Amino acid sequence: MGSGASEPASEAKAICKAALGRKEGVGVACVEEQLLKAFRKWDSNGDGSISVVELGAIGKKLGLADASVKNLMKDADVNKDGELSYSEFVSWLFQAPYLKKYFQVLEDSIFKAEDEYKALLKKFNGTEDYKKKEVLSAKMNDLEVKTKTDLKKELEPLLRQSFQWHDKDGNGVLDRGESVIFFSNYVSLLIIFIQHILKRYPDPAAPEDQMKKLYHYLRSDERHDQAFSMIDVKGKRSLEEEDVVEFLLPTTRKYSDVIDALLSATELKIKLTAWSWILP
Ligand SMILES: [Ca+2]
Ligand SMILES: [Ca+2]
Ligand SMILES: [Ca+2]
Repeated sequence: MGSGASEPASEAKAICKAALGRKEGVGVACVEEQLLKAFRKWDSNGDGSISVVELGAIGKKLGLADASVKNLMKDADVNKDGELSYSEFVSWLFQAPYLKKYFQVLEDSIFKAEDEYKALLKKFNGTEDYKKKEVLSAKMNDLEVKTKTDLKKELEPLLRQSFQWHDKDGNGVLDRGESVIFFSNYVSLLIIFIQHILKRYPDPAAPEDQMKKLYHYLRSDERHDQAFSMIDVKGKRSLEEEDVVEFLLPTTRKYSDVIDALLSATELKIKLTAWSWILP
């Protein structure tokens, strides 16, 4: 995963909050419809894009400084034509800087640990010596414990920041609309994560159309609903920070339940030698 993307300003959150309004979304399509509505409203001359002037008017309404508005345009105008197209607008609102970091840390740690694991296997290759076997198994155990400890330390703050990032109205919980964006981002990044793992450790048993099926399956509202109700342990129809952290930390028992729920019914088997607790 690429790094070095500029940190989005908190103003992005203010715009997103205004765009999503108060109405609760019930699915990805509903949230997208809400965003489209906001886009049409803000595109006051109706030419299909939001100009600097139009963005300035939104900024004024939301009480943003001129410098912030300028930064927003610079940040979101990917093709640098000085206007925001609908797709630029949506992908900018859907950005998930902390979740991105979460997956990057996860990927880096897994690749590193996997390499160390394989080096250990090579070093002790085929040993029949009982004592040496014991040393190997102790070393593998240490590696797993160390990887889990490091992951928890690094990922927990990122999950908390991501939760707060997606809590667009800042009321301390993710309602349905906010959680749709959260899961949509989570799943997009999870797919990239799986792709990277498969590229590094190819699974000949997973042909391309199977991967396509997986993407389609993961993106469905049904998957989001399943993950949502699993994490919404109190049944409040909203997600709390502690629950999101607990369910998405790869070192917890609950994490594997969520991943199982997301990936179940797919035949995908990821061939990681030692880290099956990350992906089934
Ligand atoms: Ca316009
Ligand atoms: Ca543009
Ligand atoms: Ca909220």
